[in-house]
Amino acid sequence: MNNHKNELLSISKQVEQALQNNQPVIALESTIIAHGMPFPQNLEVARKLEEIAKKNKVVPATISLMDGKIKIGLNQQELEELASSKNTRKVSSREIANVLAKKEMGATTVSATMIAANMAGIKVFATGGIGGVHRFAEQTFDISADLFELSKTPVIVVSAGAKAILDLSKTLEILETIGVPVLGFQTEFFPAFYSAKTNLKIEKIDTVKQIAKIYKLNRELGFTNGMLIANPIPQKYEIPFDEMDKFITIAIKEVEKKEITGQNVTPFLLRKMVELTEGKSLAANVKLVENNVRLACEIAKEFV
Ligand code: PSU
Ligand code: MN
Repeated sequence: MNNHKNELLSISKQVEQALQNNQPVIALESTIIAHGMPFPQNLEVARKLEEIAKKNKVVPATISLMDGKIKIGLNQQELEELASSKNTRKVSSREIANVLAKKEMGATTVSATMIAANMAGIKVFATGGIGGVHRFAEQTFDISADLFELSKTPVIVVSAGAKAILDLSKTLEILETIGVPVLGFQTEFFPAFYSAKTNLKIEKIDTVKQIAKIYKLNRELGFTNGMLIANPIPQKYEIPFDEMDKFITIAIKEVEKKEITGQNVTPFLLRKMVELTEGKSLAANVKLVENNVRLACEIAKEFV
């Protein structure tokens, strides 16, 4: 049951009904649509992700901010607006209140989507790759709010590891420090977004039943943190790590040269990767998110 209803939430009829009837629901974020992929592919992807969920008999709840409300579940027109509008704000946890107060359009990142999903009573959330510790963070201090939200908010985030543009071993170290379980779905190696694996060891988990069990035990133990499920991109769609790495190095040099900082770093890097790989990175990105939605659906069914 959805006991967390709150006047800040505007929940679509379908999502509301599903939550009331204890049917499976998954959350989807909107930054990936508004800032992570170019128009019009982003709209196609947003629609496709919802379709995949529905095909798996799970209700998708894409989350964004509009008219001073947290929208849980968007209609076609709202999805289109989000995908095509140029002045949508990128909203992480700290920007939610500000963007609501100003009634601006906001696309939620992993951190903000986790908060919204939790408020609505949604436990499972599919994304592409979470934000993390950036390369050279020892100089820039650039660490995504996604990590800290995972330590605070009890939502299961299904992700293809963390974005390869990051420093993945530092990302894993921080997750360990702040007490976030990282479970590799049928893998013992942390995936690197576009590539199915790295040599970084993580805890392997084989079934969605186990994932649900660990989540429930964690709550029973009194923890309120989330969990990261690392789901590798299917091998036939992956781009080998070494191939991506040289492009990533070029893209990061450009970030420095152009003095890009803060929230603009990740969208810039993702755009640059699409350019440097002539669209190959975008194709892989789409495939891995689809794959994450499928797994999230199976996990969500364990909670009904
Ligand atoms: N993964 C993608 N594309 C994206 C993102 C993740 O495939 O656009 C977004 C997510 O919304 C994530 C955000 O929460 O990037 C992280 O941004 P930052 O590094 O600024 O915290
Ligand atoms: Mn950052």
